[in-house]
Amino acid sequence: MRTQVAIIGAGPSGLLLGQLLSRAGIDNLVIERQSPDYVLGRIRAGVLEQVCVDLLDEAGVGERMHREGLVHGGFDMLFKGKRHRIDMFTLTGGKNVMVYGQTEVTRDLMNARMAAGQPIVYNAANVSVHDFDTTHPVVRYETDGAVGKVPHELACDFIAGCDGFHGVCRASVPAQSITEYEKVYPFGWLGILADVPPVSHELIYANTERGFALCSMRSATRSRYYVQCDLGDKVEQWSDDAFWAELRSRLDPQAGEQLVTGPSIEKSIAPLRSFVAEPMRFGRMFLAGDAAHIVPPTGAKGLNLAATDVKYLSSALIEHYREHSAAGIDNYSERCLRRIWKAERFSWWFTSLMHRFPDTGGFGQKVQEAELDYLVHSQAASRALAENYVGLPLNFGD
Ligand code: RFL
Ligand code: PHB
Repeated sequence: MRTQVAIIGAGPSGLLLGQLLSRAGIDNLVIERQSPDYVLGRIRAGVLEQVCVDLLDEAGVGERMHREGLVHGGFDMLFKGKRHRIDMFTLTGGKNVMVYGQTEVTRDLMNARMAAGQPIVYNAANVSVHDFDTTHPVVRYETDGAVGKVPHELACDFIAGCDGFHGVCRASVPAQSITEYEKVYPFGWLGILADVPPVSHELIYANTERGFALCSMRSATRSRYYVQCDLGDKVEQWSDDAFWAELRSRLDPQAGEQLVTGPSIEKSIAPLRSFVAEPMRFGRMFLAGDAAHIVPPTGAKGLNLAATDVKYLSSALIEHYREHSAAGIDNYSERCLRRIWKAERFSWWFTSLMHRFPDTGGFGQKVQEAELDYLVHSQAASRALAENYVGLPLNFGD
């Protein structure tokens, strides 16, 4: 079997890359370890930057997003029991974000791929990548046959490692060829999804003495809420009632009163981590998205960074096939990392400002509140927050 680009992972990175390459006439095969239902069952990101929205349009999958997604021009910062609005739209000269779930982005990409008759191999076992330091990389994997596992060998020009943080691609790079930077945070996020109307029409980011809380949404009738929890907490320990009580205790009195509760349809705990692997290209294998970097979700940057990696990678591969130029490929890693480290910085900063750390104490809490007070009352500081939140332009700093 042969293809031009073997894509490992059918999350948003892999599917978006496949879509952009297919539209440019570049043959590709997506190989995924899990089933489609498993991939669609993961509730993750909810906020898309304009750059990401534009890219989904370019990929021809933006129609439902524009119909069903919610355009937000601001969000609230809540501290010391009061909410303050950050007017992103005005502060950034007219930029918004789109609230549209990652599950829906993935579904739209899956449907587009199916409609175009392009294959995805789901439930692939023992996926392994080989010879990416030569001009003839190979991917091996197994699928289920009538009488046991069927081995496959896929020859390709390039391998795209879009297989997330726990994937096989980054793990296959010799240790001396890769540098990893990591910071693990001493708390997690307990998140629930519920079919109740959102407490407010925009997102609320809350700093409280009991810890961080976030009120987000998926639609006018579906809410997504998070509270900072202990790393050792288990989902089973948190009844729906306990979650709602904790969330309410972290909101201002008005929001607390307006909060509509109901049974959760999903509940999970996510650990928080900052992580970057450098470089992102190893001969003829590239890493993109969570395979190369993780941000804590506070800044809503993970999926957006994945999308911009894919933009740079698809442009580089298109340039390779159309113009026989290696410039894009050679620049890929540096170009991505420049953007990634800015988002890493922003996500780390926003996480540090909004959460209660083991050593926060009375002094730390007061300092956070002073910074928040400055942030919402200084135009310069509010603008810096808004500019980073809506996402820096693709050509920032060029
Ligand atoms: P994914 O989504 O992890 O997909 C990788 C895919 O690869 C498959 N895979 C393999 N396939 C074949 N062989 C193997 N050996 C394989 N190993 C793994 C996996 O099964 C999977 O299907 O990575 P991708 O595509 O790079 O996408 C990244 C995003 O999923 C992630 O960055 C975001 O979800 C992060 N994130 C957010 N990002 C935002 O931009 N805005 C947000 O508001 C936002 N909120 C969040 C988030 C992440 C969260 N969690 C749970 C980590 C909120 C949360 C709570
Ligand atoms: C979400 O809706 O899941 C969400 C929104 C904003 C974030 C993180 C997660 O910063």
